[in-house]
Amino acid sequence: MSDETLENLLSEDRRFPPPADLAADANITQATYDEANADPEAFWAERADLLTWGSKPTQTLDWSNPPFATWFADGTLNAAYNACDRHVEAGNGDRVAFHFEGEPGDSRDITYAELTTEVKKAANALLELGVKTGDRVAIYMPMIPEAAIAMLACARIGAPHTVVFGGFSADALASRITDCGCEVVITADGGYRKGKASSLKPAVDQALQQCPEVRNVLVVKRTGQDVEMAEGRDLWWGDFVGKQSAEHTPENFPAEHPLYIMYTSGSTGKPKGILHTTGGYLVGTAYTHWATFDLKPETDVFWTAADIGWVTGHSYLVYGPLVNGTTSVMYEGTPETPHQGRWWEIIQKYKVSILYCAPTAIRTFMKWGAGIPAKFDLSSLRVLGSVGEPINPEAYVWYRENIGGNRTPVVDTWWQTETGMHMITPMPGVTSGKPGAAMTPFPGVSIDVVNDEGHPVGNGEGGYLVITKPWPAMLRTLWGDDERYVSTYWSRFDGLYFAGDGAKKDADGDLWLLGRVDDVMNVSGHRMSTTEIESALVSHEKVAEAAVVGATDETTGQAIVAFVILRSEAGDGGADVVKELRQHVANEIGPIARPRQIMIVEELPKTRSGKIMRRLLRDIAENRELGDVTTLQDSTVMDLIKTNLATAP
Ligand code: 6R9
Repeated sequence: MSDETLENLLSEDRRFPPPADLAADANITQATYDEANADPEAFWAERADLLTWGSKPTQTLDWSNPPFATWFADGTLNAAYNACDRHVEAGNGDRVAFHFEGEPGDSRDITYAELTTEVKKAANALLELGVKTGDRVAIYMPMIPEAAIAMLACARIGAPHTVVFGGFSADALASRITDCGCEVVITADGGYRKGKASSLKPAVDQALQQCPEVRNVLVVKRTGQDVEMAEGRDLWWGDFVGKQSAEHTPENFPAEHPLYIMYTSGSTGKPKGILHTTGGYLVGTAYTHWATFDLKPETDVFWTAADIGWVTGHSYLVYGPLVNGTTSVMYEGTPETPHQGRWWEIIQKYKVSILYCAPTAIRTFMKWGAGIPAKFDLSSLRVLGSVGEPINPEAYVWYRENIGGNRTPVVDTWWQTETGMHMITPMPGVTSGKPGAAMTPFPGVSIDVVNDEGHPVGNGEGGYLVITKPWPAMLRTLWGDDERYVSTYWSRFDGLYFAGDGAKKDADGDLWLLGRVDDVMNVSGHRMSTTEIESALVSHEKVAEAAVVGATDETTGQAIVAFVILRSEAGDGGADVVKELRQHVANEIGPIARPRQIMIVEELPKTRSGKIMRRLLRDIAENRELGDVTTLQDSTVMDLIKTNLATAP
């Protein structure tokens, strides 16, 4: 890292200690860290007691064939039983599992007893369709309770699911169905987004033209749109699941039985099928969910505002929370429908106490202005979480102040589809939070930052983030491609898991994430992170959101190009806004960081999980044809940006 980069990050000196009442009754204390540090494996072995096992494991980690790990391998269990039935058996059947809030305003509470019954019926339906243990099932759904029910029904009969995000194209769906050989697909007619019914079933029909191996499609009726039902292949969920028996005895599977496959994009074109298995994944997600959010299942109302088609939805909307017997909110739609206060209205309605969302959402709310959340009663909130990308210090402070009423700790959780569970995060009852820092490894998790040679860097230095010991919820391999698993994650540095993220240790040894390694720019020999320049831009009063890319430049190697969305209060920013912002970055970080170009735009291209697609912005910055736009949340954004820039003076 350049000295300029380090100095700027090191100058962040705001600290937010845990609130005294939270700390006094916190699930995690310093003693938890001490216990985990003394013997991480014994620590995780004990955490296995969070689950109900058919036969209790006597083994913990087996790392005799690295990088292929097993955890709790001689234990057996059923994931759906752990998420549903056991809460009913414990007398908590009346507790709400999901407060479902549909975008048009319909809502539905589902108790653990109801969820258990629905999952049993759906499991029986899959069995009637001939789905056997080990068969893969594709799920392509809007954010409705049946999406979680479908996942749990698969898990109950030992059929790994692969959830394909509902915003993905028919081609993306087809390639995933083919890659993991699914013969059954679960979908819906459509879902509600931005005040309209948007369709899903036609994309399935189109995808299946390329997937003759698919025998059956189960279709949930959500919007009532007209859909074509292929005779003999397509069945309505309401009829077919509805008529099933509500009795189903769960079978216990080995801890290493595959639970699901989730596709995520890699640096090359072909998506990677991340494989998660049952025992270690459930121990890891349930424990981190309980610890990071200081969860009190009897009283908290928890809301992960993320789609089920993203790993955050799997780990912290479905598996972690349900295994813990949590009451969660599930919201179908977009934050601005029918008005920009929708999220805050939901928090007020259900008295949400823990909110978990992405920085991109927070920056959007900043753009809309603090006046909107101020109209709602958000006093139930006690912990706020962030996930998906580095949170800029300004966004962190805004979130804490305007949503958290200056009371709530903000936990910035770093993890990946591959890690399955939180890996770096503050603990709300222990850590004095620093805005912008993910802080410390989760208890029992071993993280380091290394240089090009794989040697740990010192405090005040930056490098590559690595994980130095196996962890329970780690991916086991890439579906059908052990070789790519080894080469992608375990070959860059001997014996270390390479996460692909840049990070630094500050003077106290606390961790700051700097974005993907491929987002690190090299300008005239200075390494600079896109995140850091974005944070500098967002710290300017006129800026709501910024995305920075390194564009190839004849003179400097790479040059910094910034795309900026202004806050609504700033209007058009004034004639000199670009000059002002370039100077601001130079002041904040140093002249070397002054962007070559700043483009004022209305929107940024993002994936559904909220990640800015810098690749596309780089195409624009370098005047190239746009690459693949199929994973964009809104594919019209790029047209809008291009048109704007073409007509700009
Ligand atoms: C959970 C999730 C993983 C990548 C990861 C990193 C980025 C996620 C972050 C963060 C900084 C955080 N990332 N959380 N960067 N601070 N708190 O997002 O999984 O979709 O697989 O993305 O996201 O770059 O490598 P996934």
